[in-house]
Amino acid sequence: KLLKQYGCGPIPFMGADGLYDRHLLFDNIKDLAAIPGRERYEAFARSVRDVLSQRWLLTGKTYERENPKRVYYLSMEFLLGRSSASNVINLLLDPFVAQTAKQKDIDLLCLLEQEPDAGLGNGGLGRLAACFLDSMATLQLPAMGYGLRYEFGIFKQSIEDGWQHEQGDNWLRHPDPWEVARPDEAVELKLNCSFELQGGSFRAVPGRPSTLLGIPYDRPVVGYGGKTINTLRLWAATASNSFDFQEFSSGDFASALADTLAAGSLTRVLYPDDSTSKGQGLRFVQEYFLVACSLADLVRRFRKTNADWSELADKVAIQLNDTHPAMAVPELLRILLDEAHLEWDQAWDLTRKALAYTNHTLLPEALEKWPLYWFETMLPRHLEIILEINRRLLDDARDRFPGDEKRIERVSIVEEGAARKIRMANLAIVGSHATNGVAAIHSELLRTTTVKELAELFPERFNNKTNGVTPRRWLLLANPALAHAITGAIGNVWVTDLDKLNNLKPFAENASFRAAFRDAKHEAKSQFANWLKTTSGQVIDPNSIFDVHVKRIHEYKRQLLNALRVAVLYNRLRENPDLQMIPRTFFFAGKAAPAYRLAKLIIKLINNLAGTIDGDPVVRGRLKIVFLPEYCVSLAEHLIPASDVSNQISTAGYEASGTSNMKFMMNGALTIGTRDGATIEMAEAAGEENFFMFGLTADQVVSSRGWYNPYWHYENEPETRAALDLIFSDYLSRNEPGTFAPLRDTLLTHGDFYMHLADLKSYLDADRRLVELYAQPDDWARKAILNIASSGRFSSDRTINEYAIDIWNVKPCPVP
Ligand code: DL6
Repeated sequence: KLLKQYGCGPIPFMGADGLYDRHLLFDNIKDLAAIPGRERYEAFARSVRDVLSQRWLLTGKTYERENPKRVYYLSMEFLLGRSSASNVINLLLDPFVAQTAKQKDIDLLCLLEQEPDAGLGNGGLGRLAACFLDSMATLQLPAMGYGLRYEFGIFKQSIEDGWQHEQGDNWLRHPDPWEVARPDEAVELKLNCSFELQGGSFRAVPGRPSTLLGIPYDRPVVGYGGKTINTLRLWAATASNSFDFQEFSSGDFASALADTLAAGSLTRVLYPDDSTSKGQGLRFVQEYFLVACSLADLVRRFRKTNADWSELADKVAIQLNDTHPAMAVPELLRILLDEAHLEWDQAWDLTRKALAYTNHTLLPEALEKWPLYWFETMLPRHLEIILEINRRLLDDARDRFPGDEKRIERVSIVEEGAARKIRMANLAIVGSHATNGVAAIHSELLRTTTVKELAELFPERFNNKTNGVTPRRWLLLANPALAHAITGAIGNVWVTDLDKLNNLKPFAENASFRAAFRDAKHEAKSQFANWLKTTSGQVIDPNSIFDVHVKRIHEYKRQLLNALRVAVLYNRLRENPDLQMIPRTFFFAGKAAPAYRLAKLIIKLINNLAGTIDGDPVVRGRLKIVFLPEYCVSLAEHLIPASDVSNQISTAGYEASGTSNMKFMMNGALTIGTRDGATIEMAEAAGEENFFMFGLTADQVVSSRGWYNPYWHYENEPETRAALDLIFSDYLSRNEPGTFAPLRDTLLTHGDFYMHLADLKSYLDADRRLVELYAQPDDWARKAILNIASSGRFSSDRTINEYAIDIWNVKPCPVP
């Protein structure tokens, strides 16, 4: 019935001559018995793709026919992870696939592990974009994602001698069964400069116009139930004339290929998230490339079904995921002025109405500012347009706040100084109709501090959209045992209406449901322990408390604070070897930006602490640290369901939202955390009594800046001092003395900007309460169930619904 619904008629999926077998044979032309695992995975994925392909086509045709207002999500990052299992689940094919795999004696888990993660993102921002795609398709919204097809995603991390090492992530080494190249829909970009590779770096050559080609690669985005199949379109760059025959004929083989190589390197690699490294010029061009290809494509689609430009903003909503695609402001204006020949006022009105901007960080170093000079050399027309927007903006601001030149300076899109810069956040706010933050506290701080003067000019544009995550991937797929228990108790409506988890609340008082929760958690923990043993040889105790801290390594996320907590616990055991303690395993995982030295040193510290604890017979069996290398979506899918404790311990006011916090909550982990980002709203939803909150609030962080003195804590708190001395005394780095000296500098000498020491004592207090509760399994299960039951608000379906209603004015367009 299902296959029929997908238009596959009676073709068997995995039967003797079914789709899978056909792909296996005809795509490989090899003896069936000799086909390796990777090719088997490809045949499997292609069979699933066959099943959805007619529905995918029909989705596009329906949108063409109905001509609804569409939403375009522009993002430099989509951290997709693996596609196959998620597509199978969303197509509701999982029972069918499981049954056929069993019949054919295929090890499905092994097959699925063959798929590499599509790591086209650095962290939360990219993963959010992936969750949003899932929700837009599930809500049947006529939506499309636009991004770049990086040949190398986020670097692979290995740990050697405690240090992070980076390797390229060549994830497209094998053909990707989930992508469809569409060279016939390529976009041509005319540029005022050309590019060359010089000494390994990418350089713009001004005054030598060139043409770049953007080739689209489409990936299906399957909504739950398989009703809607949207598209994620990723652009790959190439030169328009891929081979200079003149140069080739004259024997200059290298030059004949030079343009192609330079153009191709534009989308070769995802730019790692670090503001300090060189080569940001490449990033600038990447951003322009994404914007120019995507706008050309969506305008072409708009023109196909709409004769009148004045309808643009009624048919098109474009969401800018952070400032990275903010060049959409001058690019859309340019199209409307130079290609559609509209007057400025109309072009400006349409641009602002079509665009909306999401801010994801308040960290000044992450708010993009591009040298004005780059615009001058590469995009002079865009600069002209930006300067005109700014002239009008400043005229307006001066009218409204006469004589307030300080304010005018802050509002301006151009930052004056020796090297003038374009403030991309100001450009995005001024050139769009809506600006949102990603959690209540973040949106409030954005409005009242970071861009205060702009918010005072345009108060109606500012709003909040608290993030969410897709329950399909993060609960249904990742945690089948818990999902089964939940469905057993309240039915399966929660899969598409997560608020229904609320119905679980009474089950917190139901002993057999508590037992079911505990069984599910134990199963996930055992499975994780087995997986870890098979993949890395490491042995962990599934009966210990799994205490987890996973995210990018950054000072504000305070992995260092967590390491200090473990150091205190370790010292307690060393001092009192007979101390009774429930065994604990502390998991850390996350990547440090390659140029972020202190973050890399924090990884080294965690690994050295792990090694010291492992080598100490006094604590063995009671305390263990595991640093899991190569944190990625797939690892998160294994680990989060198995977690008991979620650490969300950023310095208050610095984590915009967080999204792993929500995944842990949905999976029944209890949170130990600070009042930051969306964790505040999560604690409100579940009741603070079901959370372990600690530490300074964002207001207190600000107000204590003037007088905060980390030395005070060092001198007056014996446990703090002992933990720090453990690190500073080289106890953890005997063979590498002085390794951790920079940590002394940051925590003491330079004033401990992220206030680790201010929060350590209250962290330890919360930790004590948490362990006391864990000793009461029934009470623990009760709170965990209440957490799950209160996590409904943190579905990305809710978030997307809010975007659709408040910002995009886009409605579902069901596919018949
Ligand atoms: O909104 C998604 C995610 C938030 O959950 C994190 O709190 C926030 O740190 C992250 N922001 C970025 C910004 N990077 N830049 N630029 O990744 O966004």
